[in-house]
Amino acid sequence: MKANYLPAFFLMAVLVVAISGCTQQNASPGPGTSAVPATGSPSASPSATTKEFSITAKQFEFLPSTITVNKGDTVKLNLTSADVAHGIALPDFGVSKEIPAGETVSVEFTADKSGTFTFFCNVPCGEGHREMTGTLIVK
Ligand SMILES: [Cu+2]
Repeated sequence: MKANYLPAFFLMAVLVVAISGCTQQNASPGPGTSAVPATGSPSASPSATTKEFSITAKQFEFLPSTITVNKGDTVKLNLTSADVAHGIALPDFGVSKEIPAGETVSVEFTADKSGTFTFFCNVPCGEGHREMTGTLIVK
């Protein structure tokens, strides 16, 4: 009798530990719902996207010469020189980059203010250099 009693008690003790262990495991993922953080991110920047433009720089114009984006957009410009070395300067957004002859360079900035801004070639490229400008419209 005594020999059977002890193992039975031990078995019950093991069962209780196992059951309470399971209960704890099931209880902890319950309160920590993963649905709450997901709703937070979209409201931060509702319409902000990356707008990418391919622009050809040649004597003495940018094509296209007018680009339109929305305020808050990340703007990426891929500029290709079709002839000699040019440049792109957009002082209002801290952009200044040389475009070597025949090459493509990229500049990226955030359109964090609305208005109409002028960008221009900042590498002397010939007689019409000063007229080589373009317009950025941020709505
Ligand atoms: Cu120029």
